[in-house]
Amino acid sequence: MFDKILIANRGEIALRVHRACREMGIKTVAVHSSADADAMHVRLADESVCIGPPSAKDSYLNIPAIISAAEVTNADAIHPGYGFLAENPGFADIVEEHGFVFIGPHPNHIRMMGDKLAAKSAVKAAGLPVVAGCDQALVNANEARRLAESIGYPVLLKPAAGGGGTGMKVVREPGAMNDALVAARTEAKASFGNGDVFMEKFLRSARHIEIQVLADGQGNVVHLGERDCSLQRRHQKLVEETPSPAVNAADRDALGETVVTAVRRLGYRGVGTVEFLYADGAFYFIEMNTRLQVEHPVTEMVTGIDLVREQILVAAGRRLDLEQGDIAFQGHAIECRVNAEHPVTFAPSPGEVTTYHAPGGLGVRVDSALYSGYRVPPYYDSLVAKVVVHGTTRNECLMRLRRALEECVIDGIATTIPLHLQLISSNEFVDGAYDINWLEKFIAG
Ligand code: MV4
Repeated sequence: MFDKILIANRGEIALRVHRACREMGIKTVAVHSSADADAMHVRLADESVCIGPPSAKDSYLNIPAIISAAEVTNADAIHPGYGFLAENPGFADIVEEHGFVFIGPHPNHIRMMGDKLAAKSAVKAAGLPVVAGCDQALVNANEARRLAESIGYPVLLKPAAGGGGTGMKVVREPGAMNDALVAARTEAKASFGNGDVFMEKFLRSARHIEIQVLADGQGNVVHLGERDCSLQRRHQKLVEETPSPAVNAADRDALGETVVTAVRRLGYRGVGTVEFLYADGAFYFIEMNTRLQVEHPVTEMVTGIDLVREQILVAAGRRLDLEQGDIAFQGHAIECRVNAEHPVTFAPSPGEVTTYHAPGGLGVRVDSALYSGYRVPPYYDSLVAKVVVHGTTRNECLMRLRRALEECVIDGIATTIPLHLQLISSNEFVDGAYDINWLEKFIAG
């Protein structure tokens, strides 16, 4: 087992990884920018190294500085958290070339899943259902119109190197194809450095359902159920829950089994999330994330499994000692992402947190790096806390969530807590009757 892990991240996820390491008897190294010298992740770690100035590109994305930090502290492995370098296959390669273990999948699996066309072909061959469309980049508008005619309008143009929703274009009729294709290619080239675009049938109404998997790369794969992440604004998730109010037990088991088989066929190792759109009773693969995700705690709450611990164990070459039959799903869990943003305008709200008081009590978990007197820097993601609740039923979970959000004190900055309180009181949320388009309408209304 590793003696020391360098955590190449900041904020709540750096704490989350540190906590798993501590419980496993593994020492931790924090890295930080000059703006984060007083951050909680730096205080908790056994050692810390400043890796650069505030700008993420010069610090948390500064590969040579991170490798040097691992070398001078004699770390065995590097955990990337989520965001920053977590899905950068070049980083994973460099980590391994320098003799450290990258706590994540094989770099080639990160690379494959980062290429949306390669990912789609691979998972389709491995048995996952995909959305009707092409599995090659589009060549020209004529070909695109022929394909759209055969799958039926509306269709969606997606960047092959994309993900996260940037640069997608809905095309509703043949006359709009040429301009949409030119625009999609230009945006894809500008955003991702690769102008390749592919086409799918556009699903007008769907839910975002994702399956958590855990694999040891030795043929042992389990799934840990689904998360419903349909509540998104501009491709940023606000609330996640498990189980999904829209998926029945038979469909969950069937999808889980299909995903486990596919992940085993791919030879995948580590934690992973397979994302689907769920429309009219059918699941369609959209992407696979090759990292630990922000919303992993809801899965931990209902399964009791420490995903970071498992991730570290399989990265160290341990055989997975869980079987599917060992995994039981108990009750319901919901996560609210609390951002340092104005709850109406979503304008960022960095600054000093004068008072911080986290909610507690039965079934409440708060993952946060805040403390009273902490200054939220303006340079990074605005997530400041994840309020996660567990209950025996969804209804109990909802009552507990309201109670926990009301108990939470984050003075000095604006947060999205008031929006969460409004959201969880809406009829649609209470009834679980929402899709991926609902939240934006709710906010606008
Ligand atoms: C889609 C879609 C409808 N039809 N694909 C957005 C992010 C990227 N990961 C995939 N996305 C979508 N792909 C087809 N064929 C609608 C979306 C989408 C979406 C998906 C999940 C959660 C929120 C979303 C919000 C807008 C659009």
